[in-house]
Amino acid sequence: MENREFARILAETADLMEIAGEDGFRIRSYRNGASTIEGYTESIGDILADPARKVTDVPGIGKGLAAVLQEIALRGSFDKRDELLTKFPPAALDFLKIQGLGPKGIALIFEHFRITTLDELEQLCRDQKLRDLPRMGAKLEEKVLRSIAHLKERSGRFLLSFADNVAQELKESLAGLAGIEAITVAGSLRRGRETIGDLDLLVTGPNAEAALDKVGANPRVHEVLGRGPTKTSVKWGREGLQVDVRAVDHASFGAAMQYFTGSKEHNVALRQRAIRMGFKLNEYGLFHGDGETRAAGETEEGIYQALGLDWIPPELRENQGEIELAEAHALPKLVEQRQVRGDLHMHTTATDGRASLEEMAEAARALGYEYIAITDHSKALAMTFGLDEKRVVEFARTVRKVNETGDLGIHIFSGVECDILQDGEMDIAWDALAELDLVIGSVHGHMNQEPAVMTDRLLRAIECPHLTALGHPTGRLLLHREAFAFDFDKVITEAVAQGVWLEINSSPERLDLSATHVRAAKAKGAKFIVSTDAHHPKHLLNMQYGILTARRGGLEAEDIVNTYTRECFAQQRRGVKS
Ligand code: DGT
Ligand code: CA
Ligand code: CA
Ligand code: ZN
Repeated sequence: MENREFARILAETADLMEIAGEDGFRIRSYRNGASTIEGYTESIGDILADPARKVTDVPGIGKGLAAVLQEIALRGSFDKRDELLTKFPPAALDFLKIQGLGPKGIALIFEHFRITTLDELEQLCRDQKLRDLPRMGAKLEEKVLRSIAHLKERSGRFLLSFADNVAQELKESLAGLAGIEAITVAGSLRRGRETIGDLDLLVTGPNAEAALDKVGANPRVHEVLGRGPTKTSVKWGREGLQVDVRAVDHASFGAAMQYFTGSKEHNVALRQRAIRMGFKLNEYGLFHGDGETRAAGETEEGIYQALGLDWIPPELRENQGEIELAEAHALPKLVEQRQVRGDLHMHTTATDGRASLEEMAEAARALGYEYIAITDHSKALAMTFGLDEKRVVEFARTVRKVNETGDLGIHIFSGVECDILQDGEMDIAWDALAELDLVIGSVHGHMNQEPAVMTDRLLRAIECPHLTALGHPTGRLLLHREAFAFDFDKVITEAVAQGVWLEINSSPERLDLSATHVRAAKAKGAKFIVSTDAHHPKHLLNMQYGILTARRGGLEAEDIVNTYTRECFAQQRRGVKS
C-alpha cells in the first residue's frame, strides 16, 4: 500500500470523527499522522513488513498510530473507522469530498435530514432545502451541485502516474515471454491524459495469446473480469484499475494502435475522412471501398499517410483541429523531454523537502540537466519552516558561493516559492526577493475566495516586479480539489504583458496548468516553465508528466523557457530582458 493511501484513510477517519462531534485530540493526531506519512520518503508499508524495523522510529508516529497503521496494512481499515462507518451512511465518505461542506456542515445536514446518498443530497439542493440550515444559502447549494457533478464525473478514474506505473509493471512481467513482438500502451494513457479511466494494452506476435494468460495470472491482479480469444480484462490491485489487454495480428497492429489510442472523437473524425476518400477504417485496417483490399494497417504512419495526413502525435488526438493541421503539414513540433535543460521548482530540507541542496543538485546532474532552481517555501507556510527575509538573503549568498566553486557540476539558480498572500501581497519583502534569481509565486491558502477577489489577488501579485512565474496557477488537485475560480483570461493577459511565466507543475496530482489552459495561454502569447516541485530526488522524474501535459497543450520547445540554454534562460527572465 502506498503512503498516500495510509494518509488518506487516517485523514478520512479524522473527518468522520469530526462529523460525529468527537473531541479534538485524537482527530489532530490522525491528521498529523496523515501529513507526516504523506510526506515521508520511505514506504510505510515496507517498514511495517520488515520485522527488523519499527514504524515508531518514523518521527511523529507513536505507539497508538503504529498499531492503527499495522491494522490498515493488514485489511485496509481499522476499528475506529469501521465503528464510524456503521454510524454514518457509506456515502458520508463521498460527502466529505464535496467542496464547501466540511465535516461540520455534513453533521448539520445529517442532523436535519434523513439522507444517505449523494443523489439525495443533490435533490436537497435542487429543492432549495439546504438554505434552511444555519450559515447555508443559495450559493452553497449551487457549489454543492457543481461539486457533486464533478465527483460523479471523476469517480472511478486514476492518476496518470498510477496507470503509467501499472503499465510499466505489466510490460516488465511480459518481457521474458517468447514470441511477443511488441507490447504497447494505447488509450488515454498513450494520449497522456491527466487521469485514466482504464488502461489499454496491445500485444502482438505469434504468441500474443500467451500474454493474455500471463496477465490474468499476475499476482497483483485482483479479479479477471472477462477472457475472450483475443482480449482479457482484469482488475488491478486493491485500487481496482481495469486493464484491457488485446492480442492483435501483426498486419493489423498499426490499425489497432490507432483505433484503441483514440480519442473516440478523433477516431470518429478520422473515419469520416476515410469514408469521404472512399476507404473504410476500423481496428483491423484501412480498406479500399470493396472492404477486402487492405490499403494500410501494419503501422499507424501508414494509415495517416494513406489518408493524406502527417502522423499525429497521440497527445493531440482530441479532435481539436489536429486533423486539419496534419493535412496542411502544419502540426506543431511538440516539445520533447530530452530538450529540457533544467528544473526550476524544487524544495530541500531547508523547508519541507527530504533532501539537501547538494543531493538535489546531484540527482539533477545525473539526469543531464544544465541548471536547476532551488525554490523553498516562504514563511507563510509556517509548518514547512518557510524562509523569512533573512534566510532568503543568506540563501542567495550561499548559492552565489556554491556556483563560484563549481563543485556541484551544475548551475544553481537561487529561488523561492513565495506565497501569494490573501490580498495578493508577496510573503517576502521585495528587497529580499530582489536578491534571488527566480521567484515563483504560489497560492497555498484562502483558495475559496470569490472569483473577483482571487482575480485581483493574482493581478496584484503580478505587479511585484520580482515575480518570475506563477506556480501551479489554478491550485487544482486531481481527483481531490477543483481549480479555484478566477478570470483566467484577464490574469493570463496581464502575466503575458508583464513577462511573467506560467508553470506547468508536473507533480502527478496537480498537472497545473491543465492542457486546456496551456493551449488558451499559448494563444495569448504566454511562456511556460515545466517543473516538478520535487520534494525528493525521485520526484525529478515527474518531469515526464509535465511534458506530456505541455504536449497536449500544443507546446514547442520555444514556448518553454527551461529548454533554453542557461545563458539564454538567464537573459529572458523578467526584469533582465530589455
Ligand atoms: P479512459 O479509459 O476513459 O481514460 O479513455 P480512453 O480514451 O482510453 O477510452 P476507452 O478505454 O473507453 O477506449 C479506448 C479507445 O478505444 C478510445 O480512446 C477510442 C476507442 N474507442 C472506444 N470506443 C469507441 C467507439 O465507440 N468509437 C470509436 N470510434 N472508438 C472507440
Ligand atoms: Ca482506457
Ligand atoms: Ca478500455
Ligand atoms: Zn512547491
